[in-house]
Parts: sequence; structure tokens; C-alpha cells
Amino acid sequence: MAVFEIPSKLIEALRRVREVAVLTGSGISAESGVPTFRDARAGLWSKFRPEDLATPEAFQRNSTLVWEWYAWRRELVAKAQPNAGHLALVELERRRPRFTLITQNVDGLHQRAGNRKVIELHGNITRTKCFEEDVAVETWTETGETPPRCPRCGGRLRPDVVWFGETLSPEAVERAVTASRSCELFLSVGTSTLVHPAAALPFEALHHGATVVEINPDPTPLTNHAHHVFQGLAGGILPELVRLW
Ligand code: BV8
Repeated sequence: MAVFEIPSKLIEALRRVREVAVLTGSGISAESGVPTFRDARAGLWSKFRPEDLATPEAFQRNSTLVWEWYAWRRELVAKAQPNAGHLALVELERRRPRFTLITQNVDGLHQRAGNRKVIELHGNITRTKCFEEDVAVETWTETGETPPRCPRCGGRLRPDVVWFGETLSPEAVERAVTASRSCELFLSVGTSTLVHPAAALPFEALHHGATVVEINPDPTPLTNHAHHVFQGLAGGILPELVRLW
């Protein structure tokens, strides 16, 4: 168990605050065996940069390759279980009714852990939609062709995630910004804080007077601005924070 000090000032703040917002990135799923976004290049995928696969242009250029990459990631996610970090956020939601969990992750592990109020800024890898119609597709005929075809229009199917260069759901962004601006405490967990507009949320909280806490083994653009920084793993730090909460 990593030994880390939780300042009494933070413990007091944890106990006083009523409204909490949390932003998570792929780092919180790393201890569940889901490679972080920057590391989602094991084996076959090591020669590709995720930013070069997670775009509509990449899909137009080579939809089979992009579909296979997501099929590989879907398999990893299906085998993964929520870890102690995910479960700590379920306990936190139970204790703080005014709690908003904003995730950049597409793995659905927060919902599988038991969180109910989850804003999925970047979609969900387990959902599929038609690339042409941009409408959800639940079932289709497997013909061996990849990507499979839309049963309605015959267009190519794609994962229901937000690619680089695509706009996020305005409703999701609106809810995430509102929560970031109104919370008294903002936890930023397991994100490199590089991808916008998600990366701006901790700063929205900061500028609106919230106490901002970062949990990440590595420094990020937020590190020098956060009130409290825990350079360590979410699976060890989050349960300890919530235990003292
Ligand atoms: C948009 C889904 C309008 C797909 C993803 C403003 C400024 C600069 C650039 C832009 C901007 N506005 C828009 C852009 C362009 C772009 C962008 O931000 N580019 C970046 C690279 C500079 N943004 C967009 O295109 C967005 N669309 O804004 O539309 C527009 C469009 C164009 C131009 C202007 C406006 C869409 C962004 C969404 C992209 N889709 N995911 C998929 O997953 O396949 S993003 C993807 O990367 C992930 O979902 C994740 O959100 C994101 C970042 O990854 P992280 O989660 O942070 O993971 P990462 O690997 O980077 O880091 C993991 C962290 O965890 C590390 O820090 C590590 O230290 C830590 N860690 C590891 N283990 C642990 C841990 N922490 C704790 N515990 C551990 N155990």
C-alpha cells in the first residue's frame, strides 16, 4: 500500500462540502487492465497512434482497420472488472447526493461499478451506430464483413464514440460545465488533461472557487494549479480519500 499523507485541510474540506464533481480519464481503468488511451497500442496496434485511428478520416480511409481496433478494445473492456478506484466513486455518489461523475472513458466501467449519474463525454465503446445515418444500431447481421453494415441503409457501422475532430454532445458538455462551475470540490482522476473540451473542466471549477484535487502518477497541465495533488494510483488513493470523507 503506497503511503501518502492526506492534509487535514483537505479532510476538513471533504467533510464540509455538499456538491462534488469528478472528472475521470483512462487512468482510472488502468488497474482494471484496460490500457490507457495513450497506451492502447499493445501488440498489433503498437505501430499506430490512437489519435490517427480515432478520427472520421481514419475510418473513411480504412474502416476495417478502425473497426478491428475497436473490436480489440471492446474485448479487453468486456474482460475487465471495475477496480477499487471505480468502487470508491460509487461509495462517494452514495454519500453525496449532489455528485456528478464526468468521464472521458468509453469503457462503461463506472456504470458497471454502480455509478448512476455518469456523463459520458466521449461516448461508449459498447454501443454501435451507423456511420452514414449517425443513428444507434443494436443488432445487425454478421456476414463476416468488417465493419458490418447498417440493417436500415447498408452503410458502414462504427463505434458510438466521439472521435478527434467530432463535436461532443452539446447536452453532455452543458451538464459537465454546469457541474464543474457549481461544485465545491472537483476531483480530476487519471487523465492527462490534454484533450479538449474535457481538459478545460478542472479549470472551470478552479475559476469558480472549488477545491481542486488531482490524482495521477504523472504531472499534467493541471498539476501546478490544483490545491491538492496525489502523485499515485487511483486504486489506492481514492478509497483512502473516501474512507476519510
Ligand atoms: C471537439 C473517444 C470541436 C475515442 C476520445 C482546444 C485546444 C486544443 C485542441 C482542441 C481544442 N478543441 C478541440 C481540439 C481538438 C481535439 C483535442 O483536444 N486534441 C488534443 C489531442 C490536443 N479535441 C477534439 O477533437 C474534440 N472535439 O472539440 O470538437 C472541435 C474539433 C476540432 C477543432 C476544434 C474544435 C473531441 C475529443 C474526444 C476525442 N475522443 N476518446 C476513443 O476512445 O477511441 S479522447 C481519448 O483521449 C480518451 O477518451 C481520453 O478522453 C483522451 C485523453 O486520454 P486520457 O483519458 O487522459 O488518457 P491518457 O492515456 O491520455 O492519460 C491517462 C492518464 O492516466 C495519464 O496521465 C496517466 O499518468 C494516468 N494514469 C495511468 N495509470 C493511472 C493513472 N492515473 C491514476 N491511476 C492510475 N492507475
